[in-house]
Amino acid sequence: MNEKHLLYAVAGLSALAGATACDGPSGKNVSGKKLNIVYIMCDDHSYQTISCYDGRFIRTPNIDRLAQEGARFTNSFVANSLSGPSRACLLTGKHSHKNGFTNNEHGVFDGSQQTLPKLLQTGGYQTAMVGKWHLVSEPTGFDYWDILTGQGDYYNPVFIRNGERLVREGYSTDIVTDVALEWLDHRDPDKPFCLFLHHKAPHRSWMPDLQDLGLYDDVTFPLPETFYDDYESRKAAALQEMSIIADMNLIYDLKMADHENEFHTPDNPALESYGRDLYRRDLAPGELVAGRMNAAQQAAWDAYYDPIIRQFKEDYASGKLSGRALYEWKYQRYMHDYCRVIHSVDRNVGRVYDYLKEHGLLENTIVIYTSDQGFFMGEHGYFDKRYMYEESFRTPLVVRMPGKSRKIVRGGDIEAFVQNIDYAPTILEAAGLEIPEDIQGESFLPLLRGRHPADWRQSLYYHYYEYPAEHSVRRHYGVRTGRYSLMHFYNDIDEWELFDLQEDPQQLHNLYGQPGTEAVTDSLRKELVRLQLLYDDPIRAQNGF
Ligand code: SGN
Ligand code: CA
Repeated sequence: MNEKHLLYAVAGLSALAGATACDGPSGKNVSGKKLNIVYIMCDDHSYQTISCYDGRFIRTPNIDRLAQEGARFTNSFVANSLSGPSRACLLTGKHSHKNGFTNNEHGVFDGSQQTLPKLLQTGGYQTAMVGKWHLVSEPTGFDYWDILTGQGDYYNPVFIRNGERLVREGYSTDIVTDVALEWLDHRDPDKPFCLFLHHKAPHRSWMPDLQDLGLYDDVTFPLPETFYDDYESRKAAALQEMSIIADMNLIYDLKMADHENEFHTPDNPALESYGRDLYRRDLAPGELVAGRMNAAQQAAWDAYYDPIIRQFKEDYASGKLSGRALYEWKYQRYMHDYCRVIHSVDRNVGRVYDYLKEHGLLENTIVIYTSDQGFFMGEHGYFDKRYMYEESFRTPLVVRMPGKSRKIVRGGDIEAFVQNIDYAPTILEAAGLEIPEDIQGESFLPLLRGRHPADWRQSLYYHYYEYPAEHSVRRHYGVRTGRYSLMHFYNDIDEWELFDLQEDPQQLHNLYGQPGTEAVTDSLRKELVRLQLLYDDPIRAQNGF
């Protein structure tokens, strides 16, 4: 136990001494009631845009409050930075090669396997899944499921509710929250519950709620230092199609279509026609059409965007917006919409908190807030995720523990390495249920209770598979320790990258093969092999090193 943890343990003991009752056994609160779990997960929410992680961009008071009343994990990671795979890790507590869902393109989740919700159900829990599911097969193990189809739409989205299709009018983040709270209203109050509340937001194409249009209009967001990264020494970093400059679409992503959808960029007409196809503005006014705005929504939308579009076209035609001016305009446009979408997420996190408080549930419910992965906010010039680079490998994680146990949780930071394969065992332990042997993650409940197991993991394993595919990020796997990250990009390339995160946190200098790095490379490769054996990843045998 290091000095800091000793301090926390002492703080925990004194909090205990001051309390009238002590923390109950796992899975129960002081009054002997089973703990409930509310697991809120966004899609593509960067830690950079949560103010308790990073104060540069926006304020997120409701997410921050969960951290202030609980804990903020400062080293939280995913196993495979992509939606479907992350969701499969959550459900199984296993790496992608074990749960079978390695990529979005071809993945169909095998719902017949052991999963967290099924284990919870067997243990007497009511389970619900509301919002983005993205695993293709029908959900299993849920008493109630009410999921967005595919990626889901921001406006008037289609849901499948226990097998039945329906369109709900309104804005996705609000509706998903409404449905989740309605389910809480109708649950059996005598049984504990685990609610998975999964937003589509802030996934591409970052469409804000109408009430948030105009928010941050007067803000100029700081350009990341690595926005104009030239990828020197990193071939695999250059080989992608997720550059704000080159790949972000003016119409689809940045909403610069006029009413005739006639805007063209002479340098990339193909990209713009793709954008036009995706940007769904061909409405049937008055009718409720899934994924499209109704007439009133469209009018409010146009009232905000039309002047921006006019100005943009003028500045583009006059040459005022070209080169770096255009690139930085794109960055600002992207950030404005993305941050507005987050504002609505944060407001809805507040609604969940208020509901739990008003219904006396806050003191008996663990509230988790996280994302399916991190996201690039212009670092290395990127949007999207997928890479094992820090911005997408990491994911935000804050956890508010309930009641008396909250008091013995040291408010503040937990620095230990956690990964999304840990959610299932953590939730099982919190529910007082057994953690099956074959689960690969570790319960981080002890960390939340102010303890730090001596044998806690010191390194993380990562494996990304989706290539060839959209954004063209090459397949890779790697290991990360407290100081270094080593990755191997394979398939149609064979490139290694090594970063010293202490000296080079922005990961600009690939040290692989540099004189003087032999010993550290060797020990990292050994650790990588150890993890591939531990997690039983067949790639090791295939790559034969
Ligand atoms: C969509 C997006 C991509 C994104 C993937 C995966 N394109 O295909 O930009 O990387 O989802 O995202 S879009 O044109 O359809 O918006 S994930 O979070 O679901 O894995
Ligand atoms: Ca995602």
